[in-house]
Parts: sequence; C-alpha cells; structure tokens
Amino acid sequence: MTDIRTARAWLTGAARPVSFSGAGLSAESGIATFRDPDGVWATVDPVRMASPEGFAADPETVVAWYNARRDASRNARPNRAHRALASRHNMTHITQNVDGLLESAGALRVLHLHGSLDRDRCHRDCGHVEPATRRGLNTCPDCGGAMRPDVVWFGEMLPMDIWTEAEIAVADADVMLVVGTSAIVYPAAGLIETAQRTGTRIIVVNQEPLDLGVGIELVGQAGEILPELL
Ligand code: BV8
Ligand code: ZN
Repeated sequence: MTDIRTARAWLTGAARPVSFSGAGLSAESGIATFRDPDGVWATVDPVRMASPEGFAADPETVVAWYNARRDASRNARPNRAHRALASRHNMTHITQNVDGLLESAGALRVLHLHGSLDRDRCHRDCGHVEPATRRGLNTCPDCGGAMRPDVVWFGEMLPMDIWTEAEIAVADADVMLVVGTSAIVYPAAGLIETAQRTGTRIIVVNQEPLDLGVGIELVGQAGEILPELL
C-alpha cells in the first residue's frame, strides 16, 4: 500500500488519535511561520520579542509586536487543514500555535502548549488573566504588575496543567499526526519522542521533509494532504 493509504488506514482505525501541530498548520491561512525563509524569525529577533528579557528591555515594542500578530490572526480564517483535523471529534489536538483557528474550525479538544494570543496575563504570575482587549502597556488590576501576552516565551515554563494533559494524551495515543512543525522547540517537540517510545503510530505531514526516522512522512502542504488523510 502507498504511504498515504497506510496513513489513512491508521487514522481510520484510530481509537485515541492525537495531532501535534506547529505554525505550518496555519500558514495557508496567511499566518507567517517562524523558521521558513520568509518566516517571522527571518526579520525579528526571537530573544528581543519572545523572551522575558526582551519584554523587560522594551515592553512597548514587544506588546506592539504581539498586537500586530493579533490583528493578523483575527483576520485569518481556518484553512482546509484545520477543518480536516476538526472533523475528527475523537482527536486531541496538541498545538504549539497561539492562534485560535483550530477552535474556529470546530475542534473540540485543543491543548495550547505555548499559550494563546487571545489573552493577556499578569507578568508577576499573580493569576490574573484577561481577554487581550486593551492595547498598549497595561498593569494588572489585582497586583499592579505588568500585563503581557499569555504566551510562553523562550526560557519560560509551559503551563503545567496543559503540559501534563498533553503528555498523558500522547502516552495513551494509538496514532499521532504531526502537522507543520520544524520539531526543534522543546519540551514540545519531545512529545514526538514520547509517542515513538510508547509505540504510537506516527504520521508526519510537513512542507519540508523532517526525516525524523519515525513512522510515515508525507511531504507537502497540510491543506492538500490532510483532507485526503482525514
Ligand atoms: C523552556 C512564543 C525552560 C509564543 C515560542 C536557552 C535558554 C532557555 C531555554 C532554552 C535555551 N536553549 C534551548 C532552550 C529551550 C527552548 C528551545 O527549545 N529553543 C529551541 C529554539 C532550541 N525552549 C524554551 O525556552 C521553552 N521553555 O525550555 O523553559 C524552563 C524549564 C523549567 C523552568 C523554567 C524554564 C519555551 C518554548 C516556547 C517558546 N515560545 N514562541 C509565540 O509568540 O508564538 S517558540 C516558537 O517556536 C513558537 O511558539 C512555535 O510554536 C514554536 C515552534 O515553531 P513551529 O511551530 O514548528 O514553526 P516553524 O516555523 O519552526 O516550523 C514550521 C514548519 O511548517 C516548517 O517545517 C515548514 O516547512 C512547515 N510548513 C510551512 N508551511 C506549511 C508547512 N507544513 C505543511 N503545510 C504548510 N502549508
Ligand atoms: Zn497581578
């Protein structure tokens, strides 16, 4: 059988499938990826814009950059790949993406390992979180600390409840569908190794070959391949 037919058979019979996605899933919705040649990090320094040190050094610029990404994300629509994933109601979606396009496509269970653009949280971690409606620099109404996007920056811990839920879902999964990620950011990318270790069948769908040496790799656009797979 061809790889795509085998992959489709695996997914058809999957009782506990998970997807693990990155920026490539939202690329066809017009949201830039990070490490493609035309990606975000080609023009923006990740340490300056996506780290606590960068926020401390220049909070106005960091908040403005996230507000620009929020505007881009709000104008984006789910693409065929989001809709294909959302059509599998027994699939747990573990994503590194901070957009809400899987939810907009109707996905029922989405675990955001790196947070969400839609929220701001208190930088003092007092627990205050609010929808990201206020523009500019704001202070926490509960403790006066600085408010910042509720995303996970480099050097910051992932939300432990979400991370634990993702680890359990992967350890329990019979099939993992990896979509549109360069799989180099940890601990998130470590979930692929967890899946491999626990005998999960792994299907990788990516525009560039990742050559992870696990399961089946289908090279191409997620918006083309996923509707065929699911
Ligand atoms: C942690 C913010 C420790 C949210 C992001 C030094 C100091 C501190 C930490 C480290 C360090 N060195 C290494 C680390 C660990 C670090 C890390 O892994 N760095 C990497 C770069 C080596 N990790 C961390 O810092 C993490 N935290 O380790 O904390 C700790 C432990 C205990 C206690 C305290 C602290 C935090 C990681 C999260 C960082 N946040 N962004 C935001 O603004 O979005 S990372 C950034 O990369 C995004 O979040 C993104 O989600 C993530 C992964 O990128 P991808 O989604 O994979 O996107 P990419 O562009 O790379 O790839 C897209 C792929 O899609 C490509 O392969 C492309 O070919 C493909 N594609 C494109 N179009 C399509 C397609 N495929 C299919 N169809 C298409 N149409
Ligand atoms: Zn606070």
